[in-house]
Amino acid sequence: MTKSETKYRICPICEATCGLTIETNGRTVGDIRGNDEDVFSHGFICPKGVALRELDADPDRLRTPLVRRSGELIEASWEEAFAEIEKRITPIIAKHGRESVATYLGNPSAHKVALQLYIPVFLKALASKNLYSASTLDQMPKQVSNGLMYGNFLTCAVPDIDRSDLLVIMGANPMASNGSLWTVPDFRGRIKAMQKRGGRLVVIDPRRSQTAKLADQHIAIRPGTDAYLLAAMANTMFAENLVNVGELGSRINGLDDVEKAVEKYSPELVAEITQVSPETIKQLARDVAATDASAVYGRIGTCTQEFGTLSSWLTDVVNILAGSLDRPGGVMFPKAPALQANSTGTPGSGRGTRIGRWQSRVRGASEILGELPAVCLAEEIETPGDQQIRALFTIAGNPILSAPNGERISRAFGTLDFMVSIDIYLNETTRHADVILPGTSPLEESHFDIGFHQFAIRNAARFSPALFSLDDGRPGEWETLLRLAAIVSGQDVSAADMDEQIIRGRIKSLTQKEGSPIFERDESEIFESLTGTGPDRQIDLALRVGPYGDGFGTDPDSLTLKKLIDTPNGIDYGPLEPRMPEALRTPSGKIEMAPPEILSDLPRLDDALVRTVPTSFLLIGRRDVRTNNSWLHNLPLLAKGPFKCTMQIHPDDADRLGLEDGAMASVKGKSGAVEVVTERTPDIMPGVISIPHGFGHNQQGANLRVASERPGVNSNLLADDSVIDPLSGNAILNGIPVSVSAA
Ligand SMILES: Nc1nc2c(c(=O)[nH]1)N[C@H]1C(S)=C(S)[C@@H](COP(=O)(O)OP(=O)(O)OC[C@H]3O[C@@H](n4cnc5c(=O)[nH]c(N)nc54)[C@H](O)[C@@H]3O)O[C@H]1N2
Ligand SMILES: Nc1nc2c(c(=O)[nH]1)N[C@H]1C(S)=C(S)[C@@H](COP(=O)(O)OP(=O)(O)OC[C@H]3O[C@@H](n4cnc5c(=O)[nH]c(N)nc54)[C@H](O)[C@@H]3O)O[C@H]1N2
Ligand code: SF4
Ligand SMILES: [Mo]
Repeated sequence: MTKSETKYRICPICEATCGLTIETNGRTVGDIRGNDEDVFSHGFICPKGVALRELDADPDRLRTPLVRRSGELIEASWEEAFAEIEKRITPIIAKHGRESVATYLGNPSAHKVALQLYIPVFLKALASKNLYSASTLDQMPKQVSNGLMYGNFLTCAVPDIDRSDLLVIMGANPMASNGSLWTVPDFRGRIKAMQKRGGRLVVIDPRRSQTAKLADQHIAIRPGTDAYLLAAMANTMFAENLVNVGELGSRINGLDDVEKAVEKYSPELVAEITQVSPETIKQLARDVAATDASAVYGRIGTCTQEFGTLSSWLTDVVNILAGSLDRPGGVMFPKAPALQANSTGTPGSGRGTRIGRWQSRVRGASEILGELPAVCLAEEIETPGDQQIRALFTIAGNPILSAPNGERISRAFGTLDFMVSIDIYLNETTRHADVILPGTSPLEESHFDIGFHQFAIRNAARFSPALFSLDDGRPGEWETLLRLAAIVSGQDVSAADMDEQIIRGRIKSLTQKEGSPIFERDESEIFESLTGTGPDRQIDLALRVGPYGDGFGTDPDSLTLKKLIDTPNGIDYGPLEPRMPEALRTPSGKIEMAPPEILSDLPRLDDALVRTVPTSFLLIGRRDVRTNNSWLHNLPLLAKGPFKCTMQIHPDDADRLGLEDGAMASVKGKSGAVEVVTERTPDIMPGVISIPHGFGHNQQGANLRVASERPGVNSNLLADDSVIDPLSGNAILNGIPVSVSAA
């Protein structure tokens, strides 16, 4: 008989990274609760954390590889699956070259340490420029503006919410999403605390979201026009002498260029296009400037739109002008315990960020941070010629639902010579694969957040060992990736040997690097003292050479993986601290407030100002606390309750179109159309409709039994894959022109 045990685990679903306690009995998962003792999340949990139990037990979750034989996906052993991949991919690479093989990376690859650490190994082995990811359906605009302003794309200023007096949230709904590029468990509790100390929350959103309902002020804005509003706020600050960059003054390049750039964007000029009154904009600018403890934060609604990079940049511009950047209560730069580019190397300057180093073959879209826009994937498969994509790896991604024009992507995938997916479901995307290699349950591998501590509201370190071991010789996802790396690079090497080569290579470069905590130390001594293998060993090395690390003995009280394993509630390193100029990695050693690349995009803003306003509707998305993009709809706990995939529309618009609550509406976009259930609500602006993404689970060949009971529609069939935010290559998923009628 097995006995029940309590285990600790960081939730890997969203960016809030909540600490959980999980009751287990043998291989069975019992109750899941928020861990009150967790130093970072203090017991917060949402329904998705509770549903990890159902995810782990989901009978539809893949546990055995599937290989296509005579047109059908059938179960196969791991060795058969790897052999099939080797047999099929090797001749494609030999005949058509490496660029003929593409990779698409999805969102969970940022949430699982095994994927984060070993995808780069696979990509290096594949050596193809045809790399696509969910980043260009999401945060790429912010990464571009971060990179150009601060020298590294992950140097991201986050609101120091626990000390703010004024928080302005644009295009984000952390009440549903639990925060993004901002790791902030219990957002609601923190806002309540802020309001109790006299602070205010302002939400700028075309929809009165749950976050807007919590706010002291909601400003409804026309979708896609945030850059105008932010430029007008900056304009007001210059015009009314409210600019106060404070101590940062000597560390900034380009303040005058910014003043010139926003000169024409008076609140009066932008009032019509934003549908926000000049007085509201001016007052907001004054409020933000009146305190150093103000923070302006923008997310999905400001990134996945026509002016994504301009909006992302202007958000930081406004924070700098208000004197809030790098100040307690303003927006600050976290210091993560491991693998943060802005706390390694020489403090205060670096190589900076370059974009546009190569172009996509078909439409000539610019490279961004080593990848190409996700909206280019289908055309690169369809269009004949040298370097046409003939084979594809998808890793933890579902572009057929998540990217614009999924029908076209689906058709394109159907024409591939070969496709491999590493995924946990047979879903809309993976049903096209010739081989599916199952990922693990999140409870079967250890967990450490590399990315999210870099966006966190406090500095902390936490690690969770695997709850369950992998049985029957099933590989961890890192081992799967190493096997694939060996296959695509034509090497006959085991995953274990490859892993040892990798860690020894890391140690070597650190011991040879001046300024590294282990400069000139003995390589084998370092290697021998590391804990574990695979991702764990890499984390141990990274923690120990990191900002809180023990440097391999020089400071024995400091951080090691062993110490974190012995501290299941994590270690708190306190509130965020000012990091300027130390965190900068720009060549100039200054904050580049007016990067020429970004200024060169301003004429587009000018042009659109005089564009005729369409009389049709603008489509936006939304999230619900019980969803996570396209892939948690198969869990009963999350799928139950009121149907989520409805079209929200203002009652005045609905009356005009004769749409009753629950009636079917027909919505048409440039590349497709859907029929969707009407939900009348005064919470949405007239002229705007909202349909959530990630639905449309009625595609043949997928196996999502719960999700397909109420499939909903794929709102991204309405999105246009021919347009992007040019600097970031990001898709435009909000502010999409559509027409609506009764079906
Ligand atoms: N209209 C509209 N479209 C959007 C958005 C929007 O707001 N509106 N949001 C965009 C955003 S922010 C994002 S991030 C993208 C997401 O785009 P994608 O990442 O392409 O899509 P997801 O739905 O997150 O799909 C995740 C996939 O990973 C698989 N998976 C889950 N866990 C694991 C695991 O542990 N291992 C492996 N190997 N696989 C796993 C799931 O089965 C699923 O196939 O969608 C974007 N699309
Ligand atoms: N429950 C849940 N949590 C999630 C996810 C999920 O699917 N479900 N997905 C995760 C992922 S991958 C991400 S990236 C994050 C995203 O997290 P958030 O950035 O918080 O995203 P949303 O919740 O979609 O909120 C976007 C808001 O922008 C508004 N909006 C749309 N267009 C515009 C516009 O043009 N201007 C302005 N100002 N507002 C606009 C919408 O009405 C909506 O309220 O959430 C993560 N967390
Ligand atoms: S908010 Fe929910 S999904 Fe996100 S980490 Fe916490 S428990 Fe997990
Ligand atoms: Mo995302």
